[in-house]
Amino acid sequence: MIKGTYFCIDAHTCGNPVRLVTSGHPDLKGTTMSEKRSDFLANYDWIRQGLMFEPRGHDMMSGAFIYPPCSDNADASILFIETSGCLPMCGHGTIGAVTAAVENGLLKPKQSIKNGKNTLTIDVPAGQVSIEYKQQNKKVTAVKIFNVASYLAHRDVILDIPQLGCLKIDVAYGGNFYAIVEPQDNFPGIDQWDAGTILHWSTIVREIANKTLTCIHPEDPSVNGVSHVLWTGIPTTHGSDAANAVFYGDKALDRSPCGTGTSARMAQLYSKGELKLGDKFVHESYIGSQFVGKIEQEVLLKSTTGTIRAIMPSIEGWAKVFGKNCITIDDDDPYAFGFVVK
Ligand code: PYC
Repeated sequence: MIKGTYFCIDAHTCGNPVRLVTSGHPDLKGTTMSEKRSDFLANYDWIRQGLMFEPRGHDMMSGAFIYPPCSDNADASILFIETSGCLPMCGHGTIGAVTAAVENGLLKPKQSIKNGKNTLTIDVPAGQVSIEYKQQNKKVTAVKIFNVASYLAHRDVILDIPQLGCLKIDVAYGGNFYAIVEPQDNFPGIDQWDAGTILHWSTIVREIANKTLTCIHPEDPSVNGVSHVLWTGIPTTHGSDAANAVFYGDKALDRSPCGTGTSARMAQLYSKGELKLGDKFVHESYIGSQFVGKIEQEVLLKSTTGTIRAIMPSIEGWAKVFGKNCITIDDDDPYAFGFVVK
């Protein structure tokens, strides 16, 4: 029996996949995207599994559903789906979803032009983001996200990694919590490690980081735990200020420079005095594609123990739509809900 039919627009943001699902949205309970995300995970996770895992997806697959706005001032809401679950926020996913939706007439700004720019306000599980995008004829050529408040959560934490040795990490939030590893004695930099080596150590670093540290978002406790590992190294593309390789899910290495990772990295560098308000930060991915980040503002977040100094970052990148797809999830298929090869 067919359990669901999903029309999808497939795209990539600077190399990383985005599958915008344009039909088959389940009706989600809740008044915020954080509540709707919990309802989706509790009751409809089979849709994510069917659309993201093999054989319809793959390790890197990520996607998005666009929903009506939750807030009065918003144009729309986004629910992110990927192999590990539903992220609170996804930068490359937002750039891809906005590009695919605008080009196909699925998203229209309420106030189409503000100060000569196309703008959108979007509710996401991590809060609200603002968007500016550039369009030439029918094509969206760039999407800039004014992301959620981002901050350094833990600094200079030593993790003892069996068979590797000690690693000093920082943990920063940019819409997800990132363990950030810079070159040091037991890590020569991403330019010296191949993708398999980065993936191998990432699962171990994430597990040990989560056993060692507590990370809970001060405004939404459902956002917690280190989910991503961001490894750094020497950039190779002209114009890049820094390079990174982000691990997510179980076996994924982001092909884009990672929007929430770039936000977390800017928050870390800001906190350590290596970036200042107004600075631009061109961040390179493992395949050399670039996002342009900027520290737009400083803000204070309230926590139970006081206030946290945070930044409001922006990230700009591009996406390309390459196909349309109608996917069915039919339970007479033994792999209707996908599989993961360990
Ligand atoms: O761009 O924020 C991002 C992201 C998260 C995981 C993969 N990409």
